[in-house]
Amino acid sequence: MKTENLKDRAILFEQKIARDEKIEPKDWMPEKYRKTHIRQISQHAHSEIVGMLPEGNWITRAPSMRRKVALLAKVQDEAGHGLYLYSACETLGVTREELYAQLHEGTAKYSSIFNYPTLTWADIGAIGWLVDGAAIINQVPLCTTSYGPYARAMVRVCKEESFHQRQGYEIMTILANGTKVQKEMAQDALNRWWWPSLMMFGPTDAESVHTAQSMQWKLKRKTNDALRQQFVDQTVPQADILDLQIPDPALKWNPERKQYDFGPIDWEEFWQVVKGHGPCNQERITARVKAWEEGEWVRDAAVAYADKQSDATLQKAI
Ligand code: FAQ
Repeated sequence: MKTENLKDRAILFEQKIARDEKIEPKDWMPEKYRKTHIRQISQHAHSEIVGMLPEGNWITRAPSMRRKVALLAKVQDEAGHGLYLYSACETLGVTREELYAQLHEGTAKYSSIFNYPTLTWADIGAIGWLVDGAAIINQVPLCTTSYGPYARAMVRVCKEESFHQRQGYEIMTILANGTKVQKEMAQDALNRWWWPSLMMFGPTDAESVHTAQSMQWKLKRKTNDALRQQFVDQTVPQADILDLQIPDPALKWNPERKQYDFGPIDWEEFWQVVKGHGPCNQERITARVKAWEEGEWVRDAAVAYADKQSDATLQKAI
């Protein structure tokens, strides 16, 4: 492409971003914009798919038929979110096979939160309440992100996440108002999921390598720290209603800032988990690779059927 032409396109692109217009797959975009979106959208897709595993583990052990149905629906929703997101990512010129390969080889990341184990039924409540709660806070701003297919996928995802959050909070409410043992289970789950939930928002703004550029492109609408603070401010009153204690002795309302102050996050633990050394990283990837390998016959059958259909259409046309 001629330099002049390229310059014009870059100006048009910047103008569209400034006017809050969506960038669509066929529009010209800087290569770095395309690659950054492939990175974030695919990591988001992988998180949804890997995120099915800790909860899937409890489908057969849900305490009632109603709980089983709700959990099944939630896990299926997460599969759907992964599929929308992989489709959105493919519009940027990458194949699904390439994306899966990156996940299986460990070259693509997925959210740190899904590398923690689900030890009791209360963990399913805590995931819905805290993890989906954090996901909503992170993803509502993404409904207005600059890349059209990602923004549109996020609208439905957020609506479904909101149902997930409520089913989690309902589980916590029942347990917190139940027997002494049930309340202890709820408190124990909160103790184990609180800090990893804060880590979901990513490193501090000072440490985040992508935030500045992503904010400029309106891929991210709020910074990691701003979203984390919003989560704390929203969640503490919910814990108070449950009469559960947030496991942070430094947590305190700051009347001047009109926000909660909270204690230091263990960033060493966060990076260990991100680098593959969390409690369940190996187990999660092994499960995904196994599912991919065992699904080979389904993919082959689908391709064979599609080939047969197109042969038949061709025959008819002749
Ligand atoms: N885990 O410069 P930043 C869900 C990486 S979906 C692992 O701040 P960025 C639904 C980051 O990739 C949950 N890695 O990066 C559900 C980068 O590494 P790279 C997923 C993390 O992209 C609920 C490096 O650190 N949500 O929960 C994490 O600007 C219940 C530097 O970080 C999304 O993906 C982390 N927590 O900001 C399912 C939302 N944080 O790529 C089942 C969309 C950071 O250079 C059950 N994504 N890293 O190698 C985002 O908003 C952003 O990508 C952030 C990170 C905020 C996650």
